[in-house]
Amino acid sequence: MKKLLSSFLIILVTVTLAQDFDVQMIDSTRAVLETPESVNFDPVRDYLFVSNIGANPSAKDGKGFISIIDKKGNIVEKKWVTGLNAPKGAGIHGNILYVTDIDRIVGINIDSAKVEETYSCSQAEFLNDLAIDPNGVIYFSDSSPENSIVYRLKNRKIEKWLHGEQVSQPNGLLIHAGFLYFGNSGDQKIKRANLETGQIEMVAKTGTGIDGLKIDHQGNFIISNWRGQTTLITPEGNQKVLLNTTQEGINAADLEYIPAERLLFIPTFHDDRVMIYKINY
Ligand SMILES: [Ca+2]
Ligand SMILES: [Ca+2]
Repeated sequence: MKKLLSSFLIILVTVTLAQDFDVQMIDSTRAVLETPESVNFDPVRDYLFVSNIGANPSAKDGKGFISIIDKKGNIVEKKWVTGLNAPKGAGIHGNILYVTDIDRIVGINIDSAKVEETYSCSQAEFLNDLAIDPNGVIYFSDSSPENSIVYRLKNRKIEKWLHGEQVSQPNGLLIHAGFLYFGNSGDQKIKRANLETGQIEMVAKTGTGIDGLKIDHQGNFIISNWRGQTTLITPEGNQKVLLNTTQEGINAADLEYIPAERLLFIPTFHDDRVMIYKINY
């Protein structure tokens, strides 16, 4: 019976994750970054922006900065933009890189490397990830348990967009096909909100925190849990752990994924690097 049961389980696993996902380490930056929290690919310039917290994730100490790296892990410019507090999630619209910075959104002109726009969000406690829809509306999460809000910045005005019991320490954000997907680290679920109506629905249970939230060419989610685990979740909700460096004390913060090249960029937070992997499937 036991044997029968285990062969049944093997078949079940084979059916639900028919595809094999093999992860290969490609390279990494040198460990000279300073608490990197988020990596964001710029397809126009073909390089990546890395948000460096600098020191304390919630201190307004001016020690945060943005680095530019290339896809091979070379640091092109370590201190491209300095004087930020604790920059985290970011997104690009036009030639502006928008970054969360504790209780404000900063818009950096990518051509001049100058901060051109600042939006104060004084009630925010811990702004975290950011995503921009095709119309240029900016969404950003406040992960503090007291707030648990997804804000929206539209026509230069900030409003509380998603809050209430469905929104629980939101962190990772992703815009895809008319929806804002958000990762709740509180209830450990990926949910999505219709961009038109704001109506929220459950997408997948993760059983873990959700710092980075990306989608691949097949509709699989790729999430990181900050502690060190990176997981692929199929549209049916099945999970495959791609990487786990938790035991080594290497974090996996807000990752980037380039679907065309299947490249994964993981900022390692306290480990001060960005690791680069390729997913073969
Ligand atoms: Ca992000
Ligand atoms: Ca984050």
